[in-house]
Parts: sequence; structure tokens; C-alpha cells
Amino acid sequence: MSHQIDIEKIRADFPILSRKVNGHPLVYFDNAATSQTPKAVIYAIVEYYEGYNANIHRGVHSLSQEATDAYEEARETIRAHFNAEKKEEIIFTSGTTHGINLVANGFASELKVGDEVIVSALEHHSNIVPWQMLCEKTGATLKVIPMTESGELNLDAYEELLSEHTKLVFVNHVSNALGTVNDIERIITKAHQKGAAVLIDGAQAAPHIKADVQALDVDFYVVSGHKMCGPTGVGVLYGKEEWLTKLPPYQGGGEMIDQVTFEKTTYAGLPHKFEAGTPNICGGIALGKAIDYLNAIGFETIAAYEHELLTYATEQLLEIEGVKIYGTSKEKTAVISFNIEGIHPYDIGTIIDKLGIAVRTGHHCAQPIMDYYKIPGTVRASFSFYNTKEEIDAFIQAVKRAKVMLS
Ligand code: 7TS
Repeated sequence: MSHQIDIEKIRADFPILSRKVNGHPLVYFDNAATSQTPKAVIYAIVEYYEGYNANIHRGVHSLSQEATDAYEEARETIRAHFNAEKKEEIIFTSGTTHGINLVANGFASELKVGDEVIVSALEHHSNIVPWQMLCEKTGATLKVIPMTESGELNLDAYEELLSEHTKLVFVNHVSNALGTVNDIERIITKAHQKGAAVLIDGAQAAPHIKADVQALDVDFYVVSGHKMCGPTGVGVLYGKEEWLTKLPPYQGGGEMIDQVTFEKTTYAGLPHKFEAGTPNICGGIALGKAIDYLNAIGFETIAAYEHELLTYATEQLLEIEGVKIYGTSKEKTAVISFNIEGIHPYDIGTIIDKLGIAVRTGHHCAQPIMDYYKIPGTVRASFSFYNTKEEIDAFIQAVKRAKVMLS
């Protein structure tokens, strides 16, 4: 019983799931792009703007105090969720992209010509481009962990890339395009043996896997709120205190200072040093509620149910002639990237949208993966714990129809 999910109850928490699209019940299979939002999170946003909207950390008045308390309570919820040792190690960002850029910017003063940084072949562009920019700025060299046909990383090759020149390794926990769960424990351990720091992009893991940053001993872990049932425009950077203390601030402005004169400014302590300006206060509070919501269901329950959906959908899809699935790693989240022989993914996505089914098509901001498979893109169906087997049946019927129409 521990893995049973009360699907009716859960679906009732998500008002959007009962709407129609193009005259058909919405089947939302684009969860890897953005998850849907439960009432608990929607109401937290409404309650904030109706009840205590005010700027934080600066007002003596009651509203400001209430908003500050709620925001800091959310930071504590996030700390506990990721098992960070200290609240100061939790930096609110606008999302994963912001978190990665913040760290990449900080490392500009850490790197020099001859240093090496390692990325993987499975990354989203937001975990590639900031590091390329960093290498351009510093003269450091970017090395790439190769991938295999099944969409996994070749970690033996990774170990050969590591050397005393390696300063930083950045890899995603879960690939957005293929769903591969990477062996980040091994990646982190091996990097640390060479004295390199590790940033894990947890954007795609956060809705499915509860990461324990202390057990992982990871240096940086970044996530986006909008992929884990929270709102858009808010995310989290976890960083070990020693690193966050060492790295320079990313942006200058209000709230990140200790003293300002025209001669010299001293910076505030953590986490404020990295939180210049008025943050997404409501977003942070709502993200805390989203994390509470996910934990109330339980990550083991979520993973077991989503795995059932993945297995069911994979079996059904492979029965359609001409279907090829990309990413067949044993450890996978509920993502299926596929093509049908001779048909462009965009055409499938467009036709099934007419039947109410939302999937993403294209390169999924992971062009190197598409280049590896020599394809322009895929159709990507990504499932969440609020999806059902009946929705998968509707999706399979729609794909079959699209195939007939496009063949
Ligand atoms: N890293 C990974 C692994 C991602 O999947 C994404 C977004 C990002 C970083 C960037 O996150 P953001 O919130 O800062 O934009 N991935 C996707 C996707 O797969 N489809 O749409 C967005």
C-alpha cells in the first residue's frame, strides 16, 4: 500500500487538468518543460497578494515582517528538503539557468589558462553555454564526457578526462531530452579525488528524486521551481558554505551589501550576498508550499507510480511500427523521446495537439544529443504523478492517428 497513489484525489488538486484543449480533455505530457500547479501553491500565491504583499528584510512594519517570515520559512523548507547543513547555503534564484550563470560567473576569478572544466554530452544548453562563456573569458578548456547509444554517459571515459588540471565538473542529474538518470555519486566522488568541484543541474531530477546534498557531498545543486509544481521565475542554488563564501557576488545592488560608500562597499553575509534586489518573494513562498505538497505524497510513491506509467507507455508505443525510442537507459525518469520513421516530430506534435495532447517536439535545448543521433529532434512525452494510464491510451491512439495521416 505504501506506493499507492490516490489518483482521483491528486487530480482534483490540479484545476488545469479538467480543462479541454481543442475540444478534447487535456492530456498534459509536457511535464519536463513545466509541471502543473496544485491548488495549495495557487492559493499560497493568492493569499500572499491578498494578505501580506510587502517587501522583505527591510520594513519594520507588520506586513513586511510577515512576508519576511514566510519567505525565510520557505528557505528552511527547502534546506530541509535537500538536507543542506545550513539555511545560508540556500540561495533563491530565478531558476536553474540563473543558478548556473551565478556559479559560472563566480568561477571567472578561479580559473586560468591550462585549467580544464568538464561537461557532459547529455546537457541542456543552459549547462553548456555559460561554461563556454567562462572558458572564453578565462582561457580554460572545456572537455566533454561522451554518451553512448543508450543515452548514458561513458563514465570510464570521464575518469580518463579527469586530471589535476580539472577544476570543475558540471553534469545534470537527469537528462531533460532522454530521461537518463546519471550516476552522480560516482561523478562527484571521482571529481573530488582530483580536487575538482562539482555542479549538478537538478532541474529534471527535482520533481522525481529527492537529492540529499550532504550525502552526495555535492558542491552546487541547482533546480527550477516551475518543474516541481512551483511557480515560474523562482529556483534554488544550493552551494557549500565554503564555496559561496569564496565566490564573488553575481549582481550588485540593494540587500547584498554590508556597508556602501563611494570609496568601498563590503558585502552582506550568506545568503544575501547572492540575492541582490527585491526577489520573487511570492514565488519563494509558493515554492516552499510546492515542496511540502510533493513530500506529502512522498517521492518513493511518486517514483514508483511514474515508473509504472513509463513502462506502460513504452510498451504501447513500441507496438507501433516504425517507432524508435531514444534513451533506453535502465535508470530513467518518466520521459519518452521518440520518432516515427519518415515523419517529422513537429508534424506529430501538431496533430496530436489537435486531439488535446501536449508534448514537446524539437531538440529540447539539447542539440548535441540530437547531433549524436543524427536527427533534427524528437517527440518528447514526459509524465508526472498526476497522469494516468487512460491518458496514455489517448496519447497512443492519437499517435496512431497522426501516423496514418502523415504516412
Ligand atoms: N537544465 C535542465 C536539465 C533542464 O531541463 C532545463 C529546462 C534547464 C536546465 C533550464 O531551466 P530553466 O527553468 O532555467 O529554464 N528544460 C526544459 C525542457 O526540457 N523543456 O523546456 C525546458
